[in-house]
Amino acid sequence: MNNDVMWGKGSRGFSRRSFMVGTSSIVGLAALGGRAAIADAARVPALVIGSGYGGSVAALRLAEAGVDVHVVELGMSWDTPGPDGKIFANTTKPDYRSFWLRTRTKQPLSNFLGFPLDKDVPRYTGILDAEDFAGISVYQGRGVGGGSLVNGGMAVTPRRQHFGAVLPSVNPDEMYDVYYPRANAGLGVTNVDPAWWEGTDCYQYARVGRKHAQRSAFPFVFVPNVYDWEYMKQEASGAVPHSALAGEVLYGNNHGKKTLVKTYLARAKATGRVTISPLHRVTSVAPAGGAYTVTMEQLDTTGAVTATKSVTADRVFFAAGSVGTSKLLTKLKATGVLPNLNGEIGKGWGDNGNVMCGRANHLWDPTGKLQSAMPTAGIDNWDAGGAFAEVAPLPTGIETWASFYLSITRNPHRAEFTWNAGAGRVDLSWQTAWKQPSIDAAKTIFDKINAKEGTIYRTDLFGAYKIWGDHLTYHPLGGVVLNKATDNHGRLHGYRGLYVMDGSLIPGNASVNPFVTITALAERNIEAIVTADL
Ligand code: FAE
Repeated sequence: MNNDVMWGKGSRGFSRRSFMVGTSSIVGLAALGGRAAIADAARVPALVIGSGYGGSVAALRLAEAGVDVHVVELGMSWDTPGPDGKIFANTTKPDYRSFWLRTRTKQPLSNFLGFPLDKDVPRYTGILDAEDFAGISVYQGRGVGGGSLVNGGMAVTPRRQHFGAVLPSVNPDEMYDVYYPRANAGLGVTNVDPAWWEGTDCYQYARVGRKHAQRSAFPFVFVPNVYDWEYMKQEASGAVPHSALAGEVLYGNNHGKKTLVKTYLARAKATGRVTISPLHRVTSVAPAGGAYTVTMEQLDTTGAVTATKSVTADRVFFAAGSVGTSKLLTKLKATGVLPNLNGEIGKGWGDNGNVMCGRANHLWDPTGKLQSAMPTAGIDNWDAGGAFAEVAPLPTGIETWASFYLSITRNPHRAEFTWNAGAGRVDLSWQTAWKQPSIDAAKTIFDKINAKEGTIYRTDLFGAYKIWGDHLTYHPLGGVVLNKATDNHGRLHGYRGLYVMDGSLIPGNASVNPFVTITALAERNIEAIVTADL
């Protein structure tokens, strides 16, 4: 993999002199258009930590405003095929590329028909991190493009009447008139062709989901996605290699998904002002005479640290995701590096109420052996029962007679990140039992459907005789909540020039899948910051 990519050239605003000191060989490479990670002792006007949704929006809009931006990304740049000729591994066959620094896979669905699914893999800086805290495993994308590399592409704008609970300090008019449309356009969000959806084998599972929802009188809604539907139609007709139709999602998608690499980051690259250092982990941001010293470790693909670097940045944008940003800021406040951060740092974290379950259908009600990995639909029982259930695929390649759902629920519990000085790590106070309100909310949908259909829950997907996937979240939110730990546009209290741009700003629940809201909020905040601060 190419993990010393330098995107962009001619760095206006970059202190050329400080960059060249001690880095002449690297400057030579960069000047030739070659490959070089950020140099030790470099100085940059704007440094963005993380290349997911918040980081990509910040990088693009800063660059468009004429600011040179350096993005530091923990994961790899996923741009080079592996030995099988593909960049990403398939969901059904995880390999070394699939997990972040694990020697055994930790698949969200751990079991099937009584058999455990996990297997040993070589330790590698793979694409999906299952980050374990005491009470929950938080799944996150690792690599240039962040969560967009691994997610299901479901691009959902919350219903407007719910927005006040999602982001209480933000004016809904500006979001629904300006920033949600801007985010949807920037992400390339579109709807599946309903006529094609009705007839294609690969959405039989979703049509079965609709039938069961409607027979129990639940609202069934189509959900937009960032997948290229024309490509999927060609997959279905056999004209192009299968991608969503080959189960490519959790460990990356080789063709049709419009990840951030194809959207925001491609536009950022085209400005010529954005460079990215993959396989670099930011460990500290410390005040340095009106600017900030950013310390980072460069990793190899085994996760070993190969270099430690310190660079100076005039402005730092934290976009390491809800967990990454919260952990960094919690540590920096507790260890006295950024003591003026306020007492809200680390607070207000939620799991977006995620809980999974499967239902066993009758033998005359097959869901199909060909299932598109990109979900298109959901059951909306938010108002009556506090649950929005995504009708999710089980792309196993065989008929399972199972309907599978990821529910987003109204769960009131909020956890806190704290610094554990003895262990030298950040802990999260989430407790497994806090998933009960989510299970109760999901049951408002599935108990009723099971009663109506005469069906039962699957008990084989998350362990022996375990109905609920209540050990995980795909949607970490909060920890550095907007208008509490920051001002109402993501400026951290206590320090000029430090900003937060990612899902950590959203206080724990988005009522739907979160990346459109994260993107729209980042668009709103960076516009205000560019206008007022630069
Ligand atoms: P994120 O995209 O996580 O980006 C943060 C980046 O920072 C990552 O690339 C990290 O590697 C990097 N980073 C972390 N720590 C450091 C550090 N110390 N130094 C340098 N870099 C660092 O954050 N959401 C939807 O709306 N629809 C879906 O269909 C959907 N499906 C999902 C499926 C899965 C399996 C998963 C895991 C998530 C899914 N999500 C979905 C959630 C969505 O991907 C997530 O909310 C966003 O990616 C969060 O965006 P952020 O910008 O906050």
